[in-house]
Order: sequence, then structure tokens, then C-alpha cells
Amino acid sequence: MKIQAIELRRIGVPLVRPFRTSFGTQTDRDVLLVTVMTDAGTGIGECVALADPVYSSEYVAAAQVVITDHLAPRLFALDDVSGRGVQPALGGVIGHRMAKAAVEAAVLDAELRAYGVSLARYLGAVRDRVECGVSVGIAATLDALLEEVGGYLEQGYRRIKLKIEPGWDWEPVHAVREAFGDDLLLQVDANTAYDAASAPRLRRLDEFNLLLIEQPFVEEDIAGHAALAATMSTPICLDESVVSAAVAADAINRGACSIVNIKAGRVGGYIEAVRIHDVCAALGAPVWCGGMLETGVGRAANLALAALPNFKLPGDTSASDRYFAEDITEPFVLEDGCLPVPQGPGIGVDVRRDLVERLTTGVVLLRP
Ligand code: NPG
Repeated sequence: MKIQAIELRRIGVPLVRPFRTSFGTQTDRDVLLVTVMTDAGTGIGECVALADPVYSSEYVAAAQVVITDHLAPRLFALDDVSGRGVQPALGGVIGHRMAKAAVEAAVLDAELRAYGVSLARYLGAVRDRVECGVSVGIAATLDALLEEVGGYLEQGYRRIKLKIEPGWDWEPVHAVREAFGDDLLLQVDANTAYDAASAPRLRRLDEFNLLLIEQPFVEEDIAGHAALAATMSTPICLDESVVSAAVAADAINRGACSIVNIKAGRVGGYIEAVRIHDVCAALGAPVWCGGMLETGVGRAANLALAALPNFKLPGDTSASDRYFAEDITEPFVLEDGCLPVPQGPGIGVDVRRDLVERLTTGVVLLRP
């Protein structure tokens, strides 16, 4: 396959409600859509970088520059490119995994559409629907939190993840357990907001029988997570720390985590995400699929990934209406707490061109 052009399109999509985490509040998504045009057809990928470098060092404007100046020229130089060849071809560029993942996803989509094969089948999916959880932001009050959680449970979500930070941890978890009972699948996500000094506070969460606590400490602190894990009964799950299969294996072997959140964007693409899935399976660590408030384009690909066998816990793959009034693909609708895994060629969904045009804030066409 030869790449003839790459379109970089920015769209602005309002969220149905503000999403507050320990690192800030998201009110809308500034999404970079990457479309590759090849001699075999086109493919699309979504870049998960946020507008600001608050989740990781990457941010959407920088991803656009990196693709324009460093990734696209390397791909244009290839006479024959495949999805599996993208990561090796971009190896000379350090980091920028979210930018690389978006390009890889677009190339994979083009390749698989040309073959008539679904991404799910290509990655090794073993199920046609996946169990869904929902991630609940930090609320203004405990009452507001309980109302939001109750609404999601009524819709059928199978597990709840609460965002926590110092000052919003024991109380909200206690309130949700009291209101909804001990059988609710419940977990928490700190997004690196704690340090070793706050370990006693985190240990108090052991009384709630949580599925896991996600990323309490900064991403580089593998040793700190190992020390914490040794003193808590709640399993530690890593997100931000795990940027590759090698880091996943190292973190598990050092006892820093026993569960891994996989986000293809964070790790440089779906091929590396499958490697992480495989190494975690080999080491006996279950995984689940994280989310970055993706539109239907990224969500479709995440559902394909989440259908692999070692995705043993419900993920943050929620329905379209949890995020957007109007999704840019056909909406993903919750059915009995699950979403269907798209079965069509490539990512298996198409974008609504009229809506994407309306939401567009900028578009650039790159050529060799
Ligand atoms: O449902 O896609 C989703 C969001 C899940 O909580 C979620 N993501 O750190 O994992 C995270 C978090 C997040 C991502 C928060 C992006 C804010 C922006």
C-alpha cells in the first residue's frame, strides 16, 4: 500500500457534562482525526491527545505538528506500508505515542478495509460484545455523585469507576458503597494525584473491597507503586506508567501492579496494545480497556481491542450518549450493559460527513 496523502482534521465536540479529574475539567473534546489516502483506499484514526498536556506530555496541537513534520514524511518515503509496519517505520521518532497511534490506526483501517477484514478479527477478538463500565468524574457534592452513579446503574453499566484525589476519596467511595451495596463492581482512579506520604489514606480504601485502585502515584514511580501494593489488599492497576509491553512486564514482575489498563493511544498503537495484552496474559495479570473520551471512531477500535480474551474486567468503553449529544459515527448504544464489537471491515463504522464538516475547526492536507 502506498500513502498518497494524509488529512489532518480538527473537530470540536461538546461533552454532555463536564468531566472533572484530579488534573482538570474537560468540557469539550478537541479531536484530531487522521485520514490516510492510499492506492488501496482510505482509513481513519483518532488521536486521543487532550487539548492540554495534563494527562501526559502530549497534547493535540503538538501531535498535529509531530505528524506533519516527523511522522508523515517517514510514511510518504515508504513504497509499501502496512499497519504492522508503521511502528517500526516511526521508530526514529522518540515518544509521541498518541500521535503515532493515530497514524497507525488510520493505516490499519485502510489496509483492513481493502482486505475486507474487521479490526476485531485482525487483533484476535474472541467475543462479539463487551461489558461496559463508566468513569464518573469528581462531583460538586456527594448527593450529585450519587445521583450520577444511580443514573448510570439504571442505564445498565456493569461497573463504576470513581475519580479520586486527596480530599475526595474515602467519603465518595463510602457513600457509593452505602447507597448501592457491596455487590456493585467498583474501582477508583487517582490519575497520579497521591504520593508516598498519603499511603495511609489510600490504605483506608481497603475496607471497601474495590476491584482496583488505578495509578495513585506519578507515572515514573514503579518502585513506589510496588511498595504500596505490598501493604494494600486492593489490587494496584497502572495506566499512565505503562507506555509499552516492556514496561508492563517490568511493572508486573516488580509487584507494582497486578492489573493493567490498556489504552492504544498511550502505548503507541493497537499493535503494541495487543503485545501488552499478551504479556499480561502470560504473567497472569488481567487487563481492561481504558478510554480518553473518544468519539465513535476511536471507540469502535477500542471495542475491537476489548474483545480479546485477557480483557477480563469491564472497561471505560461507555456508550456514545455518556459523552456526546451527537457522535460522529452511528451511535454506540448500551444493550444489557454491553456494547457490540463492530464486525465490518476495518474499524467497522463510518463517519457522518455532514456532522464532521459542521464540527471542523481546521483541516490540512499533507502530500509527499
Ligand atoms: O470514558 O473515555 C472515557 C474516559 C475514561 O476516566 C477516563 N479516562 O485518565 O483514564 C483517564 C481518564 C481521562 C481521560 C480523563 C481523558 C480525562 C481525559
